[in-house]
Amino acid sequence: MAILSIIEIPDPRLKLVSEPVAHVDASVRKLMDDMMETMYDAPGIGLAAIQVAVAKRVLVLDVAREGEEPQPLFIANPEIVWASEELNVYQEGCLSIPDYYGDVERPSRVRVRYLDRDGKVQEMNADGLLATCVQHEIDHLNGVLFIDHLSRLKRDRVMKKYTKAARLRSEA
Ligand code: GNR
Ligand code: NI
Repeated sequence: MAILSIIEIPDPRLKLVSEPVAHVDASVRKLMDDMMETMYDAPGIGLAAIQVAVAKRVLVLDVAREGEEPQPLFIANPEIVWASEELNVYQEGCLSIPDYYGDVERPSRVRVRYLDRDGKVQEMNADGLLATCVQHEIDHLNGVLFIDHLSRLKRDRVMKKYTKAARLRSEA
């Protein structure tokens, strides 16, 4: 396994719409395993392939708290087949926007159909933090970041700050 490097805004690749995988083959399984190791190392509770610069519809999740049994989920080609009308606000963060947090409103429960690490079709019901996180990751597969759900004023401020920080780093 390997720890991959995570890309950050304003990297334009974060806006790409990722491509479905044809099959969960050995190369997709290796990507999933490397992403899981990268996510645990960060640490984070979810990671989409585009965050490691791979435009495939692949994501990993583990929302178990420290000290709890790990609950790793390996997901390819996810589809939200049902979302609750009830909404929930959660303060989100993103490994591609380090040290910035903002409140996002999303359906509080979703049902997701996907291919697991063995390529088998699965469906899961998610609520709480898992529901928030899986929707955040599926957004990444569509080139959408959590700041896209905030006001334009907040989003523009964040983009400006990180764009300037990237420029200063590149000049250093
Ligand atoms: O580690 C993460 N924490 C988090 C907290 C609230 C809502 C969503 C997330 S996902 C984030 C990791 C990440 O950037 N995944 O794309
Ligand atoms: Ni994210």
